[in-house]
Amino acid sequence: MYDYKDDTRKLIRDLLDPAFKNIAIISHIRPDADAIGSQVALALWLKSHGKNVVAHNDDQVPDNISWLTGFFPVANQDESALNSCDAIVFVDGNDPKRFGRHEAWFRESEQPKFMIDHHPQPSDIFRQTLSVTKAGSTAELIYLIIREHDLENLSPEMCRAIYTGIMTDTGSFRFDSVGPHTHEIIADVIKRGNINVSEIHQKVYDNRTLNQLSLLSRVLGTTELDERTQLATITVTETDLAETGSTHDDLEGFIAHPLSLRDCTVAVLFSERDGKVKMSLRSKADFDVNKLARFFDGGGHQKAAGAWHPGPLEKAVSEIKEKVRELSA
Ligand SMILES: [Mn+2]
Repeated sequence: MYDYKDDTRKLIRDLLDPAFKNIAIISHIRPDADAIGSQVALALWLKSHGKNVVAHNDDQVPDNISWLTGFFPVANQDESALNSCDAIVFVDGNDPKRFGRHEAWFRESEQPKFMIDHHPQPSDIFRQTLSVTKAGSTAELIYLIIREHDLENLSPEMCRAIYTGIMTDTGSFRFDSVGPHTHEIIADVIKRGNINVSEIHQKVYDNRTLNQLSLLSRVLGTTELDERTQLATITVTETDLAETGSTHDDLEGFIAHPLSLRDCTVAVLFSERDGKVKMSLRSKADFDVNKLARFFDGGGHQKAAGAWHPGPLEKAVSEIKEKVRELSA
């Protein structure tokens, strides 16, 4: 288990400061279940302490996790709504550039800013942070905050939001970040929230459309494996999306397929998007995809990262192949 107590106590003292009556909680663009789960759980907890809370996200919450916003609404707030807040908390991201169209306002506004996250290399604009790269998810950190202060106030809704964030960010409890502490937290939220786990797994994962499976069958056909570097790639064109009636959101989870190849240690999903190429990078060994992503101005974690290439698609693929050869030489 990592060290978190000092920063957690400082953060609790700050967030519950009576001077902060109105608090905005912001989650990162193209939100995932850890972002929304963390945001919803934290919003409910702060509300239980008498705070007025607004939750902002630039983008729409994906269908398979929109039920979480039934516990606490997450909406695209305009600047005036955020401006009337006394403090701002960023979750599941550590740099204003990850939080969308209000970036400039985030940097310049006078409200104190706080951050709870598990990505490396945080920005220095925050007054206080709980920044733990060893944590498997931000939702896990939200649980630790509540446990440190008043675990008895952890509601069934907070439990569901936390469970969902931890489940998705740990690949259903299989990544390196998972330890006994993860399962202790999970056991506690299942108990306190009286959670039916298969119900949550079904809502989140068994939510595919026929269009999405048509897209998957096409995309799997593009799989290539370089036996020397153990790099596996799959590619998606705008035409693939158009002809199967799919959207970029439908690509969620596709990267797990090349990564499941026996002889693959690095996998990259290339998808054409907005005239550029989006690259999703995953690793299942020591290979550091965060390092790989940084060559292309992207970033993330050692085992999961993202970056953009100006294109075209073939050029993005060949440059990644070359960089992987270099890094594994
Ligand atoms: Mn996360």
